[in-house]
This record gives sequence, structure tokens and C-alpha cells, in this order.
Amino acid sequence: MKTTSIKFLLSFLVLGFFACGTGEGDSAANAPKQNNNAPKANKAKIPAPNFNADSAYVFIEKQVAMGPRVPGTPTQKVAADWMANKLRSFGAKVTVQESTVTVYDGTRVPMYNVIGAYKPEEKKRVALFAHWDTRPFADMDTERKDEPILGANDGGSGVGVLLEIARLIEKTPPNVGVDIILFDVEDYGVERAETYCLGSQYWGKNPHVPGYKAMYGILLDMVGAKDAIFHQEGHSLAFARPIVDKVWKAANRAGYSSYFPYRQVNPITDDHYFVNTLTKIPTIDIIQYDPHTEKGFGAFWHTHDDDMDIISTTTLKAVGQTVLETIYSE
Ligand code: AHN
Ligand code: ZN
Repeated sequence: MKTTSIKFLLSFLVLGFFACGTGEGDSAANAPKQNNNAPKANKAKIPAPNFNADSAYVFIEKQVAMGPRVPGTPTQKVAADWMANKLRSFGAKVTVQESTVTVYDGTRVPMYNVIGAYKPEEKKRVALFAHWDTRPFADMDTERKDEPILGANDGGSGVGVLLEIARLIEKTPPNVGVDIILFDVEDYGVERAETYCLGSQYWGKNPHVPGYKAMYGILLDMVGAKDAIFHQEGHSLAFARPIVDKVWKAANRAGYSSYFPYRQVNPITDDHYFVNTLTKIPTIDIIQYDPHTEKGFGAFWHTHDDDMDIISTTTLKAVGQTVLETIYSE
């Protein structure tokens, strides 16, 4: 009985002390002040480096110069090795995830997902995705429909932007860990959605690090064409609306809001769909898609026009600087 009442009295006194102890004059005033406007992390904010769009452009040129990067052709391995070496040269810890996947017609092809990790021990991470393979046919063209495309934009552009980001991360590391994840065998599909994105489906089921987690993911797909616009895509909004908000705000701060209008478009089956459903990492897709055009994806899409002539350093800059602004504000 006695101890209970003493405990009660003690807790009353303790509560009372904290309830009143908010004045400037009390002993807690010597402790560092909390700034409620500071970013959640108590690390100092590092300004985003300057994205060099000419450098990204050259990374795209290098890929296109290899010819089509089609799964099952000799160029596939050449391109995978080139990307792995590039990431290594920019200080990333590189993993090449190698397997074999079965495409729509039953053909088995090799698959190389190329992954570069920065600060691999850091728990707070951001995953940046792109596909690097190119389509084995030009089914949207009027001629040479059975020949592979060069894929400067569809394949090349996302890799070009992410390699430039890797180059900058080595020089100015952000607070968070970053993984650059380049998926193979995205564009070997026909009609059915599951015939696309075979590299990301493999990675989602077999992450390169067991139990891999990131705070969020950003997929870049067709991010280099002249006059591209990036709308808020349906799956991104359904699975990762706060990340869409975060990235669109970053675009605004970086001065590229005209490339990122606040307009929603229907869901698109892309690598982010499989990342979201298989790993639960909230992941958005920055993808050129305009429902008011004939194809939605630009006129070059899945044709032989997808070459260096349609690539714009202005578009690359808008996307690259926006992604950097997002990462460096963590
Ligand atoms: C489909 O065409 C089903 N999805 C678009 C994904 C894609 C193809 N991205 C680039 N090429
Ligand atoms: Zn494609």
C-alpha cells in the first residue's frame, strides 16, 4: 500500500516537472535546440551537384555505337561488361546478376542485371532503376519491322542518366545509400504484360542482396527525347503517391516543373510494376507518355527512328537534375 502511493507520488512529480519544464530559463536550456523545420535526418543537407547532360549524352552515344543491345546476341555481354566497368570506375560496389530467362516464344536467353551500390552498409537507401536492353524488333515501324532497334531513348537514355548520376555520387556522396539497378530483358515482350520486364521480375524474386530494402525507388524509362513530358503515371500513384509528390516537388525546386506537370495518366506496365508488387519498395516511373499523341510514347517508339537524332540534352538535364535534387534533399 505504502510503496504504491510513493510510486504514484513520484510519477506525479516527474510528470509535473516535464509538463512545466518548457521555459527558456530552466536547466534544459543548455541542451541544443531542436529545429522543427530541419529535414527528418539530423545530417546536414548537401546541395545537389550539377547534372552534366553532355556527359549523359556521351554515355548514350557509347551504348548506341555498340548497336542494338538485344538479349541472346554477342552485344548483350559487351554492353553488360561496359556498364559494370563504368559503375566500377565511378566507385560503386558492382554486382552482375546473371541468369537465363524464357521469352514470349519459348526462347531461352541470358540475362544480366547490372547493379552498382553506394554506401552498401547504409540502411537509408534509394534505388534508381532503368532497363538497358533494346527491343529485338521494330514492330511499330512501317519497314524492317523484324530488325532490332538502336534504342537510344528506349534503353539508352535511362542508363545514360544513371551513369552520370553515378559519376557525380562518387565525387559528392549524398547522405543516403544509393543503388543503381540496370535491368536486362525488359523489352522482349509482346501483348501480354508478363512477357515484358523479365529482368525486373527475376530481380524482384531474387534480389541481389537477400531481403533487400530501400526507402523508395525511381525508374527512368525513355527520359531523353526532345520535347518529352513526364506525367504522373497510374501505377506510380497507386503504389507510391508520396514519392510522386516528392519527385514532382524536387522538379519544381530544380526549375523543371514544365517537364513534370501535375497531370495523371493511366497505368503503364513497366519494371516499377514488378518492383512494387514483388518487393513492396514504393517505386515510381518517370516515363514519357502523353495520351494526346497517337502512340502515347513518342513517335519514335519501337521504330528505327529511336536513334541519337531524337535525344535532347535539355530533356536529359531536366530528368537528371530532378533525380539528383530528390536524392540530395534526403
Ligand atoms: C508495354 O508496352 C506493355 N509497356 C511499356 C514498357 C516499355 C516498353 N518501356 C519501354 N519499352
Ligand atoms: Zn520499349
